[in-house]
This record gives sequence, C-alpha cells and structure tokens, in this order.
Amino acid sequence: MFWQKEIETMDRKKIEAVQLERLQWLVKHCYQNVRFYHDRLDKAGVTPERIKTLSDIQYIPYTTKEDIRDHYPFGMFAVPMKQVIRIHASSGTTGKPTVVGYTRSDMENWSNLVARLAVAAGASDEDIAQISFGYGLFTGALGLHQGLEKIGAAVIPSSSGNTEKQVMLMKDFGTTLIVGTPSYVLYMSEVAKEMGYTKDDFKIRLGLMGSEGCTPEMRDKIEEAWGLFATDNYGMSELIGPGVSGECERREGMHIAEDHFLCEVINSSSLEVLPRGETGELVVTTLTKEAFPLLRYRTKDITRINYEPCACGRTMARMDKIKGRSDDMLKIRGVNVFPSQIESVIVSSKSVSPNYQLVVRHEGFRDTLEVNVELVDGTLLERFSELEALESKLKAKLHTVLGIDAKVNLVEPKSLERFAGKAKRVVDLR
Ligand code: DLL
Repeated sequence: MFWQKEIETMDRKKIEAVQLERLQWLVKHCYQNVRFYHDRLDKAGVTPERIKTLSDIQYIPYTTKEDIRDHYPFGMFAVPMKQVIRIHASSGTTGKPTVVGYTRSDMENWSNLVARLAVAAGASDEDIAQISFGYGLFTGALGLHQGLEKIGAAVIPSSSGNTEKQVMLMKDFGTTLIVGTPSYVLYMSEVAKEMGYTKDDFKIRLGLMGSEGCTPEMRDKIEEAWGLFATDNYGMSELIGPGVSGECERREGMHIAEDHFLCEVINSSSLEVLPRGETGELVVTTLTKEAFPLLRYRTKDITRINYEPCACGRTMARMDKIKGRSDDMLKIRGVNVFPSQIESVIVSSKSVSPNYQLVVRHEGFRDTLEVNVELVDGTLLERFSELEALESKLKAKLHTVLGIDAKVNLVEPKSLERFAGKAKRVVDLR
C-alpha cells in the first residue's frame, strides 16, 4: 500500500528533476535568509546561480551539529518567527540542545512523510496506535502522532514510562499498532509477561520501531514476544524527525523520502563523497524545509544507499540499517567496534536476554571491553561448568565478529538497567 503512490513510484529521472529544482530553491532560500549560510557560501565562492546540476552540490560546504549549536537557539531559522508554528529540540546529552522549527508547510510535509512510512509498513485507518515514545521536545512522539492521525488511525498518546499502565491500555483498548524504541517495546513485553499475560491477550499486529538501532536479531525477539510485524524507521530532529526513511513490508532497506531529502555518503575522515553503494557517513540536504533548512548536514550515522528499485514498487532509494554513529564507534585497541555487531551476537543466543551493557576501560596501557549480559535462567549462576561453557561460547563468537577479545560477564536476569527511550548500552570509562 502507498500513501502518495505517484511520488513514491516516480522514475529516477523524475526524482532527480524534482531534486534539482528543489535544491536550487533551497540554496537561494538559505543564501538569502540565513546569515550563517550567506557567509559560508560567499566564503566558498558559491552563489545560488552556481547550482546548475545535482552534482554541483559538491561546492557547498558541509554543515555540522556544532554550527547549529553556535547559533543557538534560532540563529539558523530561515523564516520570521511569525511563520514558525512548532519548535522541537534534540535530546543533547551535553550542553544546549539543538533547536529546530517548522512552518505550516513543513508540518504538512512532515505528517505526510510519517504517513508514508506507516502505510508502507502496513498501517491503516483501522489501526489503534499507541505511541510509547516520550512526548515533549523529542520529535519521535509528535511526529508519529501526526502521521498516524493523518492516515486515520486512532492514536493513543500514552508516552513512555509507567509501563504497567501502558500494558494495561494495550490490552484494554485492543491496541493493534505500537510505536516505540526497540529496547522499550521489548521491555514492555517483559512487563506484560510479569503481569501474567501472554501474547494472545493482545491484538497487537504491527510495530513501528525507530530512533535507535535494531538488529534483525533484536527485531526477531520483539516480533516473537508480541506476535507482531516490525519495521525500522530512521530520522533525526535536525532533518525533520521521523519520516526521513522507513522500511516497507519487504524490509530490505529503509526507503528514503528522496523528494524531500538529498542524501550523500562520505568518508568521515577525508570528507570525500563515496561512490554509490559504498558505506560511510550519511550527509543530508533538506530539500523542502522552510523554517530550518540544512545544507549538506553531517549526520554522523553510518550507512549505505541502494538505488536498485524495490520489489514493493517504490523507486525511492533505500538506506541500510544504521551501522552505528561515527562518534559512537568504539576504537578498542585500534579496532573499530560498533555496538550493533555485539548486539547481533548476544541477541542470537537463546541462553541470554537481549539486555546488555558494554564497558570499555583503559587498564595498564591497554583498552579492555567487557560485555555484561543477563542470563535467561538465573540458576545457571550456580552451575559453574555450564556457565563457563556459555561464557566461552559467547567470547569465541564475539572474537570472530569483532576480531578482538572481550570479557563476558553473565549476570542475573533483570539486573541491568531498562530504558523508556533510547537505550544507553555503552559505558566508556577511558
Ligand atoms: O530519533 C527521530 C526519530 C524518532 C526517528 C522516531 C525514528 C523514530 P533524534 O532524537 O534527533 O531523532 O536522534 C537522531 O538517532 O542520528 C541516529 O543516530 C539515531 N536513530 C534514529 N533512528 C534510527 C534507526 C530521532 N532507525 C539519531 N536506527 C540519529 C538507528 C537511529 N539509529
């Protein structure tokens, strides 16, 4: 099913024509209305007239999160506040948040983009949709809320936290569609089980996951626990929020809304644009954003773009699942380690739960990686030889995948912290 079929199935030539026309508008919009871009473009010798083809984007300098922070709060807005009807901000872990704004037209585009990914996943006006993302400045909850309302689903703004109540609502309201971070949706299934329910007590059939990574192994666990079908959806507050890309029912990559976002993949060190099909840092230009436009924004997210048409009929290119963030990537004894690689190993073992924590230390001139994982069966802690055998098995698997040794600590069931939003898996003590 499609939400905007004509757009979602445009041929490549048409997509590129739309992108060029919008890019030309955008560069002019930024140049004329944002002091920061005006000065940056002048310095780089780029005037809006210089953009004649899509590849002329290469002359435009990259924009970074620091640039946005330097212009806190509204210095990069391109319209007068009178035209702004919504403000969100990203959950910055340190310092000031990055603030973003939307005009009425931005809001309309945003709901349509979220509607696209919801319908692509199989959602419809028959669904009762429970939003278990935290409401507030975060774009996830209101973004999905508006998109699902747009398609006519019955939206329950339950927000995150108070998990027992969430489970009760899910059961009593006959929720059919759940929205949340993979780690939280999985945690909700644990709580449902503790409350004495089985998956047959619920009508849940669809899960729109996003805002953090979800390996296929983790997705299998969530699907098994709830008996649902889940899709992965990518977005970022600076770019719009959710709605940048999302999986269709085939789940062979997340379709990028290319009519609104022009994506490039670069090498994070040399900053060179990589040839199509290579993996690197995603750089995005927001082609239609009025209030908070971004030119060549460095997302720090690592992925690959596939331009092959999809069997679902959509022609929009597909992004691979996010491999990690270039700033989340752990350099351990000179080796690049992505937490998602460790997650795949842990989640595919039946004896441990999908909750884990990575602790990195620097001890005696050496980096060490410790992986804390919960056992499914706590009594194993008293059966040393079995415990040791499981530890060695996990260690060996991790070594094969990462190429370095990790210490594995098997801990009691439910002893690691749970998260209602994005899970924090890494503790770097170096
Ligand atoms: O997380 C927007 C969003 C909300 C997307 C709901 C999907 C669903 P931020 O809080 O600004 O925005 O966080 C953006 O989260 O740069 C990625 O590192 C990470 N991220 C988002 N979606 C995914 C995903 C929202 N599907 C940052 N897989 C991004 C992996 C994701 N990482």
